[in-house]
Amino acid sequence: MRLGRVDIFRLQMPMVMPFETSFGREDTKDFLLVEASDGVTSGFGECTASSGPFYSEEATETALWVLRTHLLPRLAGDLDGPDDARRRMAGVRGNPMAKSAIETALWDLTARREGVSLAALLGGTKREVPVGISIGIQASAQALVEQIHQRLAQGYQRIKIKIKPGYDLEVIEAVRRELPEVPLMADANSAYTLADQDRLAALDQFGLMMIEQPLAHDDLVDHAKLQARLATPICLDESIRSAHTLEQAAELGALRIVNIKIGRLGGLGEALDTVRAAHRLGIGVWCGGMLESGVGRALNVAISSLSAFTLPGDTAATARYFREDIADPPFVLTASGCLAVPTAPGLGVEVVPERLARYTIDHSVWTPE
Ligand code: OSB
Ligand code: MG
Repeated sequence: MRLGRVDIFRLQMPMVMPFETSFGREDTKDFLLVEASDGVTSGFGECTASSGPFYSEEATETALWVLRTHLLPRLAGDLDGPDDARRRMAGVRGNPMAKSAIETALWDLTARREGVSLAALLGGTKREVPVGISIGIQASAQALVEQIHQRLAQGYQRIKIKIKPGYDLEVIEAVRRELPEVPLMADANSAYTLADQDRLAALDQFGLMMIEQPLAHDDLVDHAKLQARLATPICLDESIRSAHTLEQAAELGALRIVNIKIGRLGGLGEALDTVRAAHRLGIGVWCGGMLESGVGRALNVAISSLSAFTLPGDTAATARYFREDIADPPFVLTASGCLAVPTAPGLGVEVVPERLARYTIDHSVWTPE
């Protein structure tokens, strides 16, 4: 294939409710959407960086600069598909979310050209994928418990709550008092250090499925020390940047489960390598989320259709995030707590031009030369 043009849209979309974690609060989704065209067909990719460098170093504006200045120029001329793009972009260090956005657009484009769904192209075997929901920090334990009741009534198969020092043991205890059996996990987004290990070990009494990223965003060694003390499995999110880091983390004993996020890993190619490594090493696999629009959600659902994904993901239904999404059809939760895997070509969702226009605050076009 040969790229004729790449459109980069910057969007701001209101969210149904603010999402609060130990690193901040988001009520507007500020992100890039990349559309890559070969002159006949086009594909979309979403950049999962948000407005500021708080989850990781990347932000919407850094991703825009890296794409325009360093990534897209490497993709000029004959391109042998997304894997070739991945190889050509490897010389740019880091910036995984920027790389993933364009790589995803090329995967979507490739699958559309072949007339197959991305899930089918990847060898996905599920027709629907089980999902859980990630619930942000709430004003009180009571508010959290109420929110969990609502989500369970909607059909979500497991609940993830965000924790931070001072919003942890008491809150989880309150949840467990009312809902002793519900599949429950906690995500700290790096809010603790090893000095908190007694407090973290006290979480063992609550029978959590896992505790996600308790320690520093770039740490493996301390997580290994903590895992040696905990009965609860540690799941790593922020710390796992590649298949190689996953192998190192597993060798150290730093995790038992990995949260796969395609953007954090630098694209679908690296994510697939990471899933294979995890499967080989006996590490549990599930798909996380970055509050994506329909484009990124479709990508998450496609990878979740692989048989190696054995735990429910964070990829909740569209209605949990947006009143109006940019892509159709929306993802709807089934009665059994699943999302259907799209079967239409590519990502299997269509960006609606009027909606894209409504939320676009900036638009630029890259062409080779
Ligand atoms: O740590 O998994 C996380 C959202 C934004 C940034 C980081 C995280 C999250 C979530 C929400 O937990 C997942 C989702 O619903 O998309
Ligand atoms: Mg996380």
